Amino acid sequence: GFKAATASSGKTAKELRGDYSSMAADFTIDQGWDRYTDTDHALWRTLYDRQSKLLPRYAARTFMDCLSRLDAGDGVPDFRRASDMLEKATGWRIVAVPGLIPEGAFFDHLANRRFPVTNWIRKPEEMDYLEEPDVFHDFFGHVPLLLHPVFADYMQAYGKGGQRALGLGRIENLARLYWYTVEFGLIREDGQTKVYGAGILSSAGETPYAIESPSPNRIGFDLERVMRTRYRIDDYQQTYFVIDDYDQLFTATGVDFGPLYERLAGPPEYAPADVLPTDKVYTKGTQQRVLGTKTA
Ligand code: HBI
Ligand code: FE
Repeated sequence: GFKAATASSGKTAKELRGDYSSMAADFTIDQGWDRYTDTDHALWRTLYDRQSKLLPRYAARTFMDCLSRLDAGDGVPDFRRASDMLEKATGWRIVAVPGLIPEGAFFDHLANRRFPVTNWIRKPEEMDYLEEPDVFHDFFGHVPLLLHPVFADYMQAYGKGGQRALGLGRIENLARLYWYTVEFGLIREDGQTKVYGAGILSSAGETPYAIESPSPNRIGFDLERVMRTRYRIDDYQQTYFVIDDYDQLFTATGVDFGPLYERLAGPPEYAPADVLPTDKVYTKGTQQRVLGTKTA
């Protein structure tokens, strides 16, 4: 299991932070909520308070409403309590994992309405930058919208699509869909552009950047366009894709992926900063880089 996990994350054994020694066959572990220290809970509160200050101005209202229902501000949340609420609302539960897990296991969890959440939290000195997702990124960033019925349906459809893509060798195309929606997606709300992507909302620097910076492109979401667009993991995004509503995401997963995957086997492929004549362009970015100021 451990070898497979390192393969999917592209990291060597020593680099992965989690404890992969006591995993179940599906890569889940016990969260170990009683083992968190006062420092861990204090760091969670600091991160939570810092991000919460940014939400009213930048986050989708749906995200804010769902986050407040989780009532997770006092310390690292107990996944069982959050799972009970999620299950009543949309049938989702949280499973604790030691960190990144192989695609197959990841998609299988999503396809069965189980969201994998990393159980360790970053160190205080890592407040602003983190290589791998920790419990703050996974829970604060990803869990709230699982309370939204349409987004919850999209996440399960994504998991099922992932299982199929694995079989057809189209994983990279599907990873791009996840990246440009679930991780770095923007949404239109009352004539303004707001954030719903977890990778942005768990980052103090990227949250304002994604909305205010003149650097990135902001382009209307289109499924095949997104699946053909490469992304970068070492800096803020150079392009964000904007949806009108979550229905647009769920509807996109309703297409027959067979012909789409056949088309995706061929060109073109786009660079992260490309803007196409067929794009619905909200803003064409200056693309000046902000490397080195990336925060987690
Ligand atoms: N594992 N725990 C965890 N969390 C992820 O977000 C994750 C993963 N494994 C694979 C993966 N994401 C991506 O490769 C897929 O989204 C394509
Ligand atoms: Fe994530």
